[in-house]
Amino acid sequence: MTTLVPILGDQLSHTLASLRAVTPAEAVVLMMEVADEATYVPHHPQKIALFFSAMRHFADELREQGWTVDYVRLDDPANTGDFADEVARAAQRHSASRIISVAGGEWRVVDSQQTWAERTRLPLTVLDDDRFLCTIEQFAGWAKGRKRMIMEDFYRIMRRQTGLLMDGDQPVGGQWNYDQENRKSVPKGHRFTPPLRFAPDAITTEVMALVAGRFGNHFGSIDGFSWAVTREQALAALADFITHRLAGFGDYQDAMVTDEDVLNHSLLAPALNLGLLSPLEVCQAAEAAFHAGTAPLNAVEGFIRQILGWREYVRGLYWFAGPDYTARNHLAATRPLPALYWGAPTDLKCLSQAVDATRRNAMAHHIQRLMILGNFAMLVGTDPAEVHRWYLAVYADALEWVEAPNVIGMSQFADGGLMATKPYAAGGAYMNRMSNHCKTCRYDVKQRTGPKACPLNSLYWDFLARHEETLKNNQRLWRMYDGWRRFSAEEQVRIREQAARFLATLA
Ligand code: FAD
Ligand code: DLZ
Repeated sequence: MTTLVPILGDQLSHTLASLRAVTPAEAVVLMMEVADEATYVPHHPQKIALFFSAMRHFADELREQGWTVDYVRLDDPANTGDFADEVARAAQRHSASRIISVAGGEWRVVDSQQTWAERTRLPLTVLDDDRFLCTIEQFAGWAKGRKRMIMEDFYRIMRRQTGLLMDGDQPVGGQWNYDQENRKSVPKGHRFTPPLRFAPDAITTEVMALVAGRFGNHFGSIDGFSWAVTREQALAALADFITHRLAGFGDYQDAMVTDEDVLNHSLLAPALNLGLLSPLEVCQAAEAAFHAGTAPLNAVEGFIRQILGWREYVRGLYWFAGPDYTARNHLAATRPLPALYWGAPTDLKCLSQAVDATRRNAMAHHIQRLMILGNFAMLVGTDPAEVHRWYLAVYADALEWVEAPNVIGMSQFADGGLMATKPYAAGGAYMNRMSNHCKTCRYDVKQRTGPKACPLNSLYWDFLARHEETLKNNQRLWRMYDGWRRFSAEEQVRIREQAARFLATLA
């Protein structure tokens, strides 16, 4: 009586529900490197290498613990490239009598799992993924009937539920949220402490060669791969962040600096999303730093809010909103994704910096993703489905459950305000306030029209004008529309012509 236990690439947790449900004596763990998963979007080579290397390390760790692991490598000539086919082949190989699996992290994979019982004619148990702090059912209970799902409301419930940064029933320090203190600009000459990185070992090196050979045509550089690929490394990266960089996390959380890829961001999202770290242990490590007096409350609360608040919230929203969420297009945007997202040259310094960081690192920090890359795609009217596929492809931490709400909801306003109360639209003034990119950009951020004018300025006003009917009653945009109406009719025409000329260059 063999139980087949398929473990997917983002389920690399030793306490996974399916591993808790069986013993090594009765089970064969199945892990599958499949071409379908590596190509359903053209993932960044570092992302594929991260998944394969972390999977191979995890399989070795399980074997050391006494588990039998059947690991199907990508270059196995018999590999069919598809989860369902591989499960069926393995069920036969091991004469399995049942299958136990943990629910996949995206609708597409859950759909595949549904077919496994019929394909193998075996009893199939799909367990809930209990590595999150809020269950899908709990989120749905909270969200049901709400017109708007305000993250802050959800976050307070999660603070009370977990006791993180709580003093009885009240938040430590008297405030729930210290965001106001987290918008500082970076002083000239400020030096950021670099994050801990990991040189590729033999397993990673082998995987990198495999990926370069098979997926070298995908956007992104494999060189410089230095991600944590084991739990041990992920714990070291966490400890390093807590000790050396957490204290400054809050202050410059929203800042963007030329040639500075990481600032004080943790770079922990890939390890969290693969299951090498648990969200609770990461939050508890940050909380302990506050109580030890090594990190201030604005940094610790800001960091915990990202994980306990945003990460849990977007996961709940993804499952609550349903499988057609990624097809939403509230602003009816149809433009193909501009070529600059795939590395075509652009004179906009903010964009070239963000795309180049993405190409080199399979990473860009939150404000680059939201206010540079997302903002530009929305202002020029890009089809949100294309934007979604790009984000899913290029970031090491991109899994649909977390990527889609951030892209479709937060950055493109394509869900019509389910997630965000207004579009995150910004012109050059925002960029100039929050970054130093404009200082070395060929465009003049102060100009709206003319050959040197920063394109973001005319695009911003053109976006508002284009969507006036849809957006004008949004209370949070009142001030922006008031600004637009204060321009003379002639200036409005000049601005829109300027935007049209720029948009024509993207075609
Ligand atoms: P830090 O800035 O150090 O933040 C700490 C942790 O908080 C992160 O590791 C992450 O786990 C969590 N977090 C922060 N913000 C969010 C958020 N908005 N939603 C969910 N978790 C959050 N995050 C992903 O994990 N995968 C994605 O595919 C992804 N796509 C995004 C797309 C867009 C358009 C935007 C605006 C945000 C996206 N995010 C995504 C959220 C966020 O940008 C990344 O989690 C973060 O940049 C990862 O870097 P870090 O680990 O250094 O994060
Ligand atoms: C992202 C990814 C990639 C590139 N490759 C694999 C793979 O070969 N095998 C695997 O099990 N998972 C992979 N993943 C993650 C999946 O696409 C998907 O996100 C998870 O299976 C969802 O639980």
